Amino acid sequence: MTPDEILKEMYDQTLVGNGPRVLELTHQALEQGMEPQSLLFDSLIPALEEVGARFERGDFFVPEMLIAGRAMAGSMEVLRPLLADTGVETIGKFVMGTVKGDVHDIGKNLVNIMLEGAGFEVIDLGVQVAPEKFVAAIEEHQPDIVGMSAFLTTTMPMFKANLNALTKAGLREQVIVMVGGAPVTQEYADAVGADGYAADASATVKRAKALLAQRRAGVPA
Ligand code: B1M
Repeated sequence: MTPDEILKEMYDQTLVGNGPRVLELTHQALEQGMEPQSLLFDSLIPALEEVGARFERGDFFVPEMLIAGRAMAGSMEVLRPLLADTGVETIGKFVMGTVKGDVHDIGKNLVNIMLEGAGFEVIDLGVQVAPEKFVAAIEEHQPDIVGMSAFLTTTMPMFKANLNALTKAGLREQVIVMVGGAPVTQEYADAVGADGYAADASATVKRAKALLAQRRAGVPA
C-alpha cells in the first residue's frame, strides 16, 4: 500500500471503529517508514473530527463514538513512545487531568504525549478529576504547571471550581494553570482566571514553555 492509501484506510477504519485493522495499519505504516505525526494529524484526528460531525448530525450515536475513540486510542498506544521519546532533558513538571464529570481523555492523552516529547515530566491524574484531587496532587508533586481539560460545555465550569479550590488551599500563586479542550476558548480561559489556554497539543507545548520562561524570569503569568 502507498502512504496515501494507508492514511485513507486508517481514516475509514477509525471512523467505523475497526480497532484491530487500525492497529495493523499503524504497524504497517511505521514499518514502511511513515512518520507517527502524519498518522495522527493526517488520519486519526480528522477521523475523530468526522465522528463528532456525524454525532452532531444524528448519523452516529454514543456507541459509534466510543468504538472510534477506542480505535484511535489503540493506535496512540503504539505511537506514544515514538512521539514522546526525544531524549530531551526534563524542563518542568506538569500535573494534568480531565475535570470532574468528563470522561473524554484522548485529547488530554495526546497533549501529555506532546508535553513529554518536549521534555516535561507529566503526572496524569486521569479523567473525572475532582477539585480536591487537583489540590492533593499539587501538594504532593509541586508541579510548575497544572493542566485541566474539559470537552463538554457542561463540564467547563469545573475550571472555575478547581481554581477556587486552589485559592482556598493557598496554592493558586505557586502554580501556573492552563486549560483546554474542544469547546474551550481564550476568552473562557481569561474569564475563569486561568494563566494559559491552547487549542491543540502542539500549541500547549509552546504556551507551557512560554509561561514557564516568564515565571522563571520573575514575570507574573
Ligand atoms: Co463525546 N462529545 N460525549 N465521547 N466526543 C464530543 C466532545 C462532542 C463535541 C461531539 C459532538 O457533539 N460533536 C460533544 C460535546 C458537545 C459540547 O458539549 N460542546 C460530545 C458529547 C455530547 C458527549 C456525551 C454527552 C454524549 C452522550 O452521552 N449523549 C458523552 C459525555 C460523557 C462524559 O464525559 N460525561 C460523550 C461520550 C463520549 C465517548 C465516551 C463515547 C467518547 C470518549 C472516548 C474517550 O475520550 N476515551 C467520545 C468521543 C470519542 C467524542 C469525539 C467524537 C472525539 C473526541 C476526541 O477524542 N477528539 C468528540 C467530537 C470532537 O471532538 N470532534 C466528542 C480528538 C482529540 C485529539 O481532540 O479532544 O479536541 P480533542 O483534544 C485536543 C484539544 O481539545 C486540545 O488538544 C487536544 C489534542 O490536540 N486539548 C487541550 C485538550 N485538552 C487540553 C488541555 C490543554 C490545552 C489543550 O491545556 C491544559
